[in-house]
Amino acid sequence: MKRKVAIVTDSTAYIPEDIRKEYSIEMVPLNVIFGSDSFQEEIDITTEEFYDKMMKAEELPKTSQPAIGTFVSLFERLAEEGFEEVVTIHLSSKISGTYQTALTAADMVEGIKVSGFDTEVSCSPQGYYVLEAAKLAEAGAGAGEIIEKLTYMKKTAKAYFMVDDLNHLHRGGRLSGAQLVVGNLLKIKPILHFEEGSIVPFEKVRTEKKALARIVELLEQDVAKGGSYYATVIHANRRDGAEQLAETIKERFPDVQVEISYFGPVIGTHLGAGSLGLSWQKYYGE
Ligand code: MYR
Repeated sequence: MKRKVAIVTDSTAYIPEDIRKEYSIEMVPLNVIFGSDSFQEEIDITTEEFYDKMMKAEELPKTSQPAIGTFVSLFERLAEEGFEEVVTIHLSSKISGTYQTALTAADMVEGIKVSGFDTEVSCSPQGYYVLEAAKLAEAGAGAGEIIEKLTYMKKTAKAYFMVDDLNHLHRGGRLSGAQLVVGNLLKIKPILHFEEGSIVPFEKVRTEKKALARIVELLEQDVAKGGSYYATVIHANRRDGAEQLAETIKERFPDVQVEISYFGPVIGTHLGAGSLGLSWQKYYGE
């Protein structure tokens, strides 16, 4: 039976190409810009090349959302391929115009119904929604059912992260609660998280060690409520730190499935190298 619903996401879900192919996931890239050179992440530049380039660059990179035409062409192609519906799943609309651009493009294309899902987050937690959506589409679910299930999944999704240098987020204008930034927030290592799609400080912690211990404690509180959890350690060019954190979680919570993912070029531009995050989600249906 041919699938009725196509699943679209953007590059900031950082789903490796082989998995995208396996689950027939369409990906629209965001761009990272060094001076006058623009690169589509996950296509023209790898994450490794990006961090290397950023370290050597005189001027810090910038990012941009996909051009509307990219979404229009994709939705037109999906309509021609015979899909009746699309579920398009994106990084938080509070930190990028990508979601809104996808919806505007959808209005310009006839013959296919596009439903948007704003993950209110980004990176691997976004990827988790996308994979679940693809599995549901494969099993024959319609767009309405998929959106309903993703909305339900949001209830147990958590993501906390810390950056080495808060100036990157501040400079890119993606840190909400600007008044908090003034003064000494820039000198400490706050735990950050998303609140209704915006990035805000969760707690002010003086050292990275204490911040990581607190994040693990938050995971423990959720795991204690019962159910099976899936966690991802996310890192910005900091494999060793990510592996260490993943080991700690495996030892303390043997029933939690742990994976390692990465902050790719676009998100890495805003967080800076050395950032570490932990996200978790209860398995759907529990
Ligand atoms: C654009 O130019 O439209 C892209 C802007 C991306 C902003 C990214 C801000 C940091 C997001 C952190 C995600 C952490 C997920 C666990």
